[in-house]
Amino acid sequence: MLDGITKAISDSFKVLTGNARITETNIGNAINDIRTALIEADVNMVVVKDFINEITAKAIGEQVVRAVNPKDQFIKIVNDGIVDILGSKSEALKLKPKGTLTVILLAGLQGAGKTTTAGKLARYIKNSDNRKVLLSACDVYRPAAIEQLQRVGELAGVDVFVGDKKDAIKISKESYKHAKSGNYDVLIIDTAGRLHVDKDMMMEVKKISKDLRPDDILFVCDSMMGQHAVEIAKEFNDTLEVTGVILTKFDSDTRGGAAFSIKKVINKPIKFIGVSEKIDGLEVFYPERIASRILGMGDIVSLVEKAEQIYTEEEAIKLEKKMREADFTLQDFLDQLEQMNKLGSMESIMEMIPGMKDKMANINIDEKKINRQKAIIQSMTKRERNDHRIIVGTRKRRIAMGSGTSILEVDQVIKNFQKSKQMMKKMTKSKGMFDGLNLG
Ligand SMILES: Nc1nc2c(ncn2[C@@H]2O[C@H](COP(=O)(O)OP(=O)(O)O)[C@@H](O)[C@H]2O)c(=O)[nH]1
Ligand SMILES: [Mg+2]
Repeated sequence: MLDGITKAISDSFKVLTGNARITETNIGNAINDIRTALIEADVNMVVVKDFINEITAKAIGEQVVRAVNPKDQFIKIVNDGIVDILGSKSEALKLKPKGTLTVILLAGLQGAGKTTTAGKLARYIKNSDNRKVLLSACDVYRPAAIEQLQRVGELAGVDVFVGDKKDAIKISKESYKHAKSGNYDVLIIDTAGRLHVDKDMMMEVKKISKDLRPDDILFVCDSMMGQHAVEIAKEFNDTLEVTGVILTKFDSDTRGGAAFSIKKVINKPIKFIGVSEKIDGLEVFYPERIASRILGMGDIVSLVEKAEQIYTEEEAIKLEKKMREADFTLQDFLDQLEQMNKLGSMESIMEMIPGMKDKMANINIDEKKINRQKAIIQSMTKRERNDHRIIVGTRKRRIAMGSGTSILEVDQVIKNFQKSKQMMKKMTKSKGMFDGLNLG
């Protein structure tokens, strides 16, 4: 996601490396690069202009000149600018207290991801707050739309109201009644979309909205659309008074146009992003985290949150100490590989570690390879795991045989281990993954 912008912006920071002081000229170059990157990502021109003006004004202000580390300060300014574009803070759904029916309406073009998102949202609300959710099938035009909603409802483990399969306005009202009488907490309305904004469609969804007075009216937007999405968002917003946006397909290689433009232009918060086709592929939108990922400065917060689920603080302290003292053995390396697997895909972890994103550009992480590495270490004796230096000659051959690999691969694991040992030592000295863990 947003790879173009990410690369261009981190390249623009590189220009600044090595300068003890940042001059207006080299900030100027960096700013030009950022401008070009945003335009190439199809960000709305007005948004680009405002953004550039803002960071320029801040960057050449007194603040930076006096700063201890001008480069960091500049990165911070760009970061804050991006956070501001994306929406400053995350905004939750407007859920009423349990026991009172909350209505959520989803609107947007066909193919934007409404039906998929309806299921994801139902699951999210049900899981996070144990609320009783009902989905309402108000797309009666597209063949199989109702079955699709039934399928996602089943995946989410929530009920789906189908009605007469003909009259969307009638179905919406009946589903509302059904939700009331059935003691549901949340009703989510899936509506129809067209390939373009269309009067009839707008009138229909407007009528549903007027009848049901939803607490949240969410514009579902395909983030691959670029700034063209903004025009559509405007129309929906004018007609429906949208309360928020869900950007779908954030996992695809979206250039970023929609993400960067929408909040500024319609002034409505992005509430969620869709990150896969699957039922659990929905994430709360945190502007700071996305900004942090875009800048390649690492999303420490997410990483720490994930890491905390697995490491106890005590384990973390032990590991951190080991890394610092270079007392890190192959056994620890194996534990690390296993933790990595638990934490999720390696790539997403690496992306969150400051400075890793750049280094990762040409590296392909292969989980199969990780498993082979694990097998190799598992074939080592305890003594060997504690001291890799004794692994020579026949030991190597035995390990290769035991793990069904080759001596070459055993060598490679040891090399990798040594490399990661060095890397970890460096990481704990500077800003590393354990910084935020409060190791006291
Ligand atoms: N990769 C990815 N695909 C998505 C996402 N959300 C929806 N899709 C896909 O987009 C297509 C259209 O989705 P659908 O929910 O039918 O759109 P609707 O016409 O607005 O109801 C389907 O193939 C979905 O699987 C997402 O967040 N990521
Ligand atoms: Mg649909």
